[in-house]
Formats: sequence, C-alpha cells, structure tokens
Amino acid sequence: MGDEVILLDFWPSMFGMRIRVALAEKEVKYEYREQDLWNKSELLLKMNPVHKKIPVLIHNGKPVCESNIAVEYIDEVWKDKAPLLPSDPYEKSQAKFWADYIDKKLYDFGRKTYTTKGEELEAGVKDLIGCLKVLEGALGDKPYFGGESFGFVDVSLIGYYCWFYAWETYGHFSVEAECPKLIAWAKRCMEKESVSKSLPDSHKILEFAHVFKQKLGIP
Ligand code: GS8
Repeated sequence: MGDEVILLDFWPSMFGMRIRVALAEKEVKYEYREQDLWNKSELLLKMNPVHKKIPVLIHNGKPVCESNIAVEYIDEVWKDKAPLLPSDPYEKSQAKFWADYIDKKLYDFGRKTYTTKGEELEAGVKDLIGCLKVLEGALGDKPYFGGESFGFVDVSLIGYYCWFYAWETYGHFSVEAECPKLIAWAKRCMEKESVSKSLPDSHKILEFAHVFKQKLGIP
C-alpha cells in the first residue's frame, strides 16, 4: 500500500510553501486541503492541538507540525531523491541555523510592512533590509544556499519571494536594488518546477496583504 500524504495548508503561507516545495522536490503525491484559519476545522485542531496552526503534514494518519521540522521529516522519509539537508554534521548545523534565522527575523520584519505605519514602518523596513542583506551575505557567490544544489535553506526561504512585491509596495523599497544577488538566487529557484508550481502569484499576495491591512484599519 502506498503512503497517504495530506497537507493542511493556507495558500498565502510561506510556511506551507516550504512543505509544498519539499514534497514537489521529492515527487511525493499528496492531497492538498486548504484551511479556513478563521474557522478552524476539526481535523486541524486534532492534528495540531498545541499551536492550532497550518501547515500540518499528515503522513499515514500521523501529524508532523512546524514547517521546518516537516521538511526535515520529508527529507528523511523520502531520502532517495533530491536530498535537502547535508549529511555532514557541521554543514547540517549551519543549514538549520539559517532556517532558524529566517523564522526568527524575516517573518516579523516582513509583516510590519503591511501592519504598521509611520516611524514603526520605517524602522521595520530598515530591519527587513538589514535581514535580507545578512541572508544575501550567507548566500555569497553560491548558486544556492546549499551550494551547488537546491537545499534546506533554499526551501525555507523561497516562499518569502512571492511576498517581496507586497513588502516593496507598502515599504517603498526595492529588494532588487538592495540585494541583487538575492533576487538572482530567487529567480534561479523559480526556474525549478517544484518551486514555481508551489508559490502563488505575487499580485495575489499583494491583494491578500491589502485586505489584511484594511482589516487592521491601516491607511
Ligand atoms: C508557523 C506557522 C504559522 O504561523 C511553522 O509551521 O513554521 N512556526 C510555524 N501559521 C499561521 C499561518 S501562516 O502565517 C497560522 O496557522 N495561523 C493561525 C493562527 O495563528 O491562528
């Protein structure tokens, strides 16, 4: 009997995108189940009773929560194709360091572009650009964060790319002007079908952020 793989997800989620990309890299077939985060399903609450958040990967009935943990799980279960984490312990620790940095910094700074205004927005954009420059430094002159091949940090970061347009629109800056190598990296990743078919259109993300901004009453 084959594996039963279900993904509880929400289309604009960069966390969900990580799992979509990882499963596509491994060519694992799965059932995508879009979740309503304002009216959470019984299944989501049962599968992620602690955080009650998407994404949740359900493999043969068992849930794996937290996107980076799920990507690592996918990498271990379907290990014969497209390895994502390096096998060398030191290299692996570095990949996890950067994925952790992305989680601790990028999400909050990016979110500030459409949830704040005035001085808070200005400070948020400064922090966001600083964070993107740190990541661009970590990439260096390599084609991918993982080196010659697409790997764990690439999976962890690439979902943010479709959010750049919204961040730029509300933050009044250009990622390409600030971090040209990072944009070249993102475009390189988008050439992979596993990535391009897993990310929504950036104009749709802008519309989503716009609605969010309006709900918060931010002009
Ligand atoms: C973050 C998941 C998350 O924030 C991960 O999987 O990596 N650290 C986790 N999920 C959000 C949607 S994406 O912004 C979510 O499910 N929010 C619902 C809620 O907070 O009620």
